[in-house]
Amino acid sequence: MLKTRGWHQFLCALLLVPSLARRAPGADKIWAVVARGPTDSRLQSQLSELAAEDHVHLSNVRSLREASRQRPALILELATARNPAAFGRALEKGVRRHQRSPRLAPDVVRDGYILQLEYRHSSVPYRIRVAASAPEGFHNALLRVPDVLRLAPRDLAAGMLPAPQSVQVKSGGARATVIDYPSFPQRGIVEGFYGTPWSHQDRLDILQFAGAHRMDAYYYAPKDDPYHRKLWRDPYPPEQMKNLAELVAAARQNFVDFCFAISPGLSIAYSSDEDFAKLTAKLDSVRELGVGCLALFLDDVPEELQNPADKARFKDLGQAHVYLINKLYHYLESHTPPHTPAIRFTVTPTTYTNAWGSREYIKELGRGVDPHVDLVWTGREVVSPTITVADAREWGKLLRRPPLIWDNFPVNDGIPWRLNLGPLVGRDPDLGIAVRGLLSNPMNQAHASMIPLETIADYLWNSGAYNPDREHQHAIVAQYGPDAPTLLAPFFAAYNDYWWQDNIFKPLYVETRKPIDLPLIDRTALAMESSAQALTGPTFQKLLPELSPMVGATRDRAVKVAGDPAFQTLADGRLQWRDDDDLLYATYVGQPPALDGDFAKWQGGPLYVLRSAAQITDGADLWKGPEQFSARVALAWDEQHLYLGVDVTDPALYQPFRGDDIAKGDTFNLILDTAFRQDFLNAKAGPDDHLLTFSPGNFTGVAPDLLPPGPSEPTGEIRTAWKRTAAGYSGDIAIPAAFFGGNLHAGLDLGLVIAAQKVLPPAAGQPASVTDEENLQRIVFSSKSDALFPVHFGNPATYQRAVLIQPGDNRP
Ligand code: LTM
Repeated sequence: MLKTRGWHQFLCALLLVPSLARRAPGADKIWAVVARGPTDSRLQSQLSELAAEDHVHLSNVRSLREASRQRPALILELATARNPAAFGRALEKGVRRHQRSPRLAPDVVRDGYILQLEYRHSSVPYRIRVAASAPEGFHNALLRVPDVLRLAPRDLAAGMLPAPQSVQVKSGGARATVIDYPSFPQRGIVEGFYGTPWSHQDRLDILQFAGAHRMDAYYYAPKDDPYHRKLWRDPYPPEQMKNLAELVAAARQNFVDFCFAISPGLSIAYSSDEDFAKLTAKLDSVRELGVGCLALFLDDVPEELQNPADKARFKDLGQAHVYLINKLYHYLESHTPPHTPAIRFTVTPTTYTNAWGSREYIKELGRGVDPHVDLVWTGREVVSPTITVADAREWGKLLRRPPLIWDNFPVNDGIPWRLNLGPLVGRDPDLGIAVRGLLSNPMNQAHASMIPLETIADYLWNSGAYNPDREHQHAIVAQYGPDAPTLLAPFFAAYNDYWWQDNIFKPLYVETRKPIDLPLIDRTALAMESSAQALTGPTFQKLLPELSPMVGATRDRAVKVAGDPAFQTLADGRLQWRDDDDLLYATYVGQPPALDGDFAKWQGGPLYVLRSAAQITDGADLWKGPEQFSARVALAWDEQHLYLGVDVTDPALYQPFRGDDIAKGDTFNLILDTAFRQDFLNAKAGPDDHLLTFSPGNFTGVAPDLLPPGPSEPTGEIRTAWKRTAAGYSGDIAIPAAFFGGNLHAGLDLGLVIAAQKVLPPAAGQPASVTDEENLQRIVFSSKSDALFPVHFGNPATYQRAVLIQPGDNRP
């Protein structure tokens, strides 16, 4: 009997095997599987599936001699390399591209394998020897078996996708060696999007997909699972706990690490022992399911400390986060429930991109957080068109460890009107050397996501050989059959581009003030409709319900936009923005009005009235009528100032806040673009865009406030005066001409939106979480009447145009 104690012994054993007897007729229905120890049950299932696909029986044997006696069609030998370090060196040696190639990380060695193929009088191997140091490596090796049986030795290198790291064909095609391991240690999916989370079945499908495509991690982090984020303190109800347990088992079966993430940052008091106990209780409940990979996601939470006890204890958010992260990591490490795997801990910091956020914060985390904790980064942008080694190394320096990439592709939660079906592009071929791994944040549509996800999986396995178009075609055909590229062509034509590009349907959803090519949109939607009708049968059963609604929604939207009074139809059928729609007018005043907060002086002139449900952009269901909340606004100008007179009906005024927090209470708001003519086709905020939040104070101790604080010279101060009225409050606002380059004159266009906000105070005894901006119960009125294209601060094309009227003219 041959014994293999290590890779070298294994190689020696290879040479000693006696030549195999010729196959007997009828015996070609057997694959003999040679394993000298017990085989992992998951591998046994994988082998059974492979055998079923090939209509053969499996025969498990202990030795090659025994195997050859059975005269099988194929001998599949599984040889465990007992010394992972030596096996790692064998992998490196087999592939080495440069003398000084970096050492392979332990996770990479775990996932790697070597296949030795022997052929006799045929292009189908009669013997496959698989060497790996862990079940994960064998799993990845077995995924290659169908290709190895399908391809002749000379076609192996070009025919396998993702391409293996190395293929060597020897002895005139009688032998071939495949040496393979991933380019990235961690390769996974983070279900981390906003909007409807995946269904339980979607997740089971995704876990199977991930395992079949060599991905090794799935992070459970759906923003809109209340128990993951808003209700993080509450335990999962039994039904959801049962589902989580099923997911954990499915992940394990597919060689995927199930990682549970929790997002407490909207309401946690970082310094509170009580909150810490709630956090660990929740994580422990999931750990008991056998989960060893845990994560704390602190993305999209307030960037400043909120809780008074935190403000007293920590100098800033960074210090609070370092404190919580380390305390939690050390807790998890030292309180491992019996039979639970070793801990792996990942954190998404609040600054997770170069695009914004505090560098001091991220450096503080880099310095303070335990080096075993992985820290997430999305690249130079939140949705990054490119991610380079240089970018990753630069961020890694701040983190003092290689970042773990959270790749916001193909996620579509911010652009729910479209799909992202193209292949992954723009990631450096050698990015794996500078990062811990890459997690893809997919679309709300799980099965449509699998097309781009397969290209991501291929990139992560062998990024050096990755070819986006080839891998994309392969994914489409592999998932939906050889006709799929043609059948699905209209969907790819519409959705093969990227979030940051000008998709054909974008003008229907994102205001740009450019003509909208409605005839082309109609033709594209029609082609998708016909394509959807042809997607019949079980193959498309799960994809079709994800694709079809996109077509219907696009068509409905096109009809609505075509009927929007903001557009006129051109002779060629395109829609053109009307310059004269939904304007605001500021009337000239000969005498500067008294800044006394008294609205009576504005009553005789033209007013903008916000008092109908159609003008509410947020919280229409909370509005009880104009007596609860409504507003009137006068707009005027002279050469020195733009003036606003404000009268707000708001008997239950709620404004206990000062400084940055005033936006959490009742406010009067302005968006102002002082260089509108230059900006409004740009759809990007410039230095001339201002988001002004005015708090009138609560007239019983909290003083009036302005956010951001009034600009200083040479721009001049914005002046305000506020007054309590019987029904709410009134006020005057004077914005100096310096804001507009010192040049207020008749005919000047401003970008302007007037808004008023009412916040419903938290009920007595409700947790502090309700005071987080995202959780506010608020009613917001806006002067912009076009509900199809709501205002976005940062996109001047969405602002209203305000015109300064000639002295002596009245508002049209
Ligand atoms: O990217 C991160 C770390 N957080 C959020 C995601 O939850 C969201 O899905 C994406 C895309 O909208 N953007 C984020 O900022």
